[in-house]
Amino acid sequence: MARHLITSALPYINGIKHLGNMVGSMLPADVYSRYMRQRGHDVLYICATDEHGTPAELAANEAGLPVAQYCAEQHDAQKAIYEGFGLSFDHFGRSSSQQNVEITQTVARELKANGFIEERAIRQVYSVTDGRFLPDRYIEGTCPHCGYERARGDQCENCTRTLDPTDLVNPRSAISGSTDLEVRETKHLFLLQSKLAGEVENWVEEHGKDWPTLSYSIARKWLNEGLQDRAITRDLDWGVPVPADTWPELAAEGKVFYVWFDAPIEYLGATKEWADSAPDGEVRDWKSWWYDADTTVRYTQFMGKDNVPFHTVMFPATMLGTRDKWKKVDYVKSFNWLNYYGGKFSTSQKRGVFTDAALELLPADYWRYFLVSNSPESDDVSFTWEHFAATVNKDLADTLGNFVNRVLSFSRKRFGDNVPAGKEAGEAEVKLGEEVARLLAEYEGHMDALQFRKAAASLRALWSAGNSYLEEKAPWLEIKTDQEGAALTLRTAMNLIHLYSVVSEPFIPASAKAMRSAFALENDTAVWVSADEARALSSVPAGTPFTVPPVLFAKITEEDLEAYKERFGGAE
Ligand code: B3M
Ligand code: ZN
Repeated sequence: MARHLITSALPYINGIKHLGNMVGSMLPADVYSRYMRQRGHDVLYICATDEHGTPAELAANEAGLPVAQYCAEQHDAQKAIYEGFGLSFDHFGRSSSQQNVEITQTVARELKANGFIEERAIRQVYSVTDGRFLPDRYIEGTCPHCGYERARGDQCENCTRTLDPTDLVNPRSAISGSTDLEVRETKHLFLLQSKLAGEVENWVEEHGKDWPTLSYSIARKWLNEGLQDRAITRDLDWGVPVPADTWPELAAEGKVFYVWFDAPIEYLGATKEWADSAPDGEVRDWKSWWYDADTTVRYTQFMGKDNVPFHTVMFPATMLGTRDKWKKVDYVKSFNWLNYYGGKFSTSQKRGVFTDAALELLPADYWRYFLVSNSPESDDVSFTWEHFAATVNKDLADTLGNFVNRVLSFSRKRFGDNVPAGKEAGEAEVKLGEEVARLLAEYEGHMDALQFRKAAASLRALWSAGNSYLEEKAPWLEIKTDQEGAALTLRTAMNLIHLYSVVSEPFIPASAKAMRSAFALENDTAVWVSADEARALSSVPAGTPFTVPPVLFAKITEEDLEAYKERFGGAE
């Protein structure tokens, strides 16, 4: 049993996230974590809120709250929503935790000791009105490339180009709107990425070849452009403080580390938070997942494509520069964008379906299944209500939900509350068993390869195999001439339902549990199905008491569809 460390990109603290944020990180990471646990692996799934940097401060200002209070409230709000989506983190931490402060400061000291951090004087934009240096994101202006008027000093959200504040046309303070800006000299710490470029390139070439093309190609692009030394401190009130024992002057000026320096280190920080919050009697060794773990732990990361450069270049450079035995990622699963009717989901522009609204509308499984089975793996995907409704109605309601309901209802009506016995398995059952075993192996292959769209297609094919068997045997007709034969058909179909309940759990955990709990089986667990069990379809023996769960999936009606488009905007 291997140990699998899984992390998903940390959602920024500011604001409830939209579905697009989840579809490329936390959700597929959860599907994979659940699957690997069910396959019997030792899995640690870690995530956290990314609480530092300008997004937090700007949002707290807007909310009129102290930033620490704002972050605490937002963390709890996001955590509750992700629980609602059934995201089974082993720990959902906070990058503002003391654990992350300590580890980030330790890493920074190691980098300095090895000559990979140095102080440099730079010229930075100072706002006379605000009485402070402005980090890049605190400067707003017109993008020189696309003319977007709310571009920020580090990146233009509209054309996604990275910028320097001095590129902006008509720059102004994003805090006060003041244009009374000066360029003054100040000192910052620089991570000497240029000195680590060769080692990072070797590491990417050694590991990146088996990543998805999207991940490797983005890493290559950044390496080809050459690694620049990068400022890793900021003039902010909120962040991991530069340790006074190592940089007294900068600490005295209140400098904090750049959010992207401490955020990936929070993967370690949150693992230590997980260990520090162990229940009495349980010992959790956080370092065994991260330190000297290259041969004992496989580490898989999940993220949207814009986060790939930080995860495949800057974070590995940081870890390499410590000359310590910190674990680096083995596999980087990245995703393209989920768009909304072709336009970008946008938290800041409130465009698209947000995670809180989604849960108010429909159960998590509807969203989980649709989003992962239409995952933007090889290209951007555009969310439309029409496609969502069609998928829910066809795959979930008709193919799976209807199969479960009519098999259990018909059997209860004709044979009572226990799984009927009937004949021994015949040719049709042997053929079905072979097909189910084949499709299960295909499903496992796609899941092992983290190919979620293909895995969903195999899962759907498993559900369809049950319907084809039912149509072929037609127990509602069979029962008129062959009671024992009809009983066999229903018992086989019930075993399929139990198999579905196990293998569907990674995608639709709540519905899977509802299916599995229909059968009163002794110490029944969601442990994975073996090929032999798939072939035999006899895990649920005759005589097992069963109940008929409520209909698993309600169809989305035309009225629903119109109402959703009205509320969230359709193809305008
Ligand atoms: N907070 C997510 C984003 O760029 C960013 C990920 C950090 S993972 C260490 O939206
Ligand atoms: Zn632009």
